[in-house]
Amino acid sequence: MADIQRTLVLLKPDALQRDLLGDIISRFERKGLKIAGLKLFQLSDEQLNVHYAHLSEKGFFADLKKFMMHTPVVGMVLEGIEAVAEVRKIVGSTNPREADAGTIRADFSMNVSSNLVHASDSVENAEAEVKRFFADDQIFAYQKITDQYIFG
Ligand code: IDP
Ligand code: MG
Repeated sequence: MADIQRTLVLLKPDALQRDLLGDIISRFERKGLKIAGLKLFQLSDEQLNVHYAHLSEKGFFADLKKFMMHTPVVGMVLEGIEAVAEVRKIVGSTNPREADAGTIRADFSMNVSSNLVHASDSVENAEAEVKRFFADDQIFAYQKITDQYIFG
């Protein structure tokens, strides 16, 4: 049985400013990931303290939070077979200059502090992050005509 997972993606303010929202969303769509949730919203300092708690001791923490609040972000819940790892693969390494060509970060960005996308890094974190940013009634389970061709 396929391991169907949900994961959280945020399209950061640089993606919005650079008009890359459509291109980035398109890459996830083309993979066959199903959009279970999608919205534009403003991040708060409180949310970012939790979301980036693992970086709170870093010198760039304040700048990172400020950057993430420059504009609204696009939040997505993506669903698919082993979606957590697959989405991280499509997004690429944290430093865009070390990311593999063909990934979103390598193809569209150059700097670690403006690397366009957040994606959950483990199944456990994905579950917590989806809950952090999406209410139950903002997540949808539905059938697509292509499900049988994509999920097998
Ligand atoms: P990830 O986004 O690939 O999961 P994390 O280590 O969780 O990477 O870091 C979260 C975000 O913090 C990164 O995507 C990046 O925007 C920012 N960041 C990480 N390391 C640095 C750094 O050395 N300088 C500036 N920003 C950084
Ligand atoms: Mg991370």
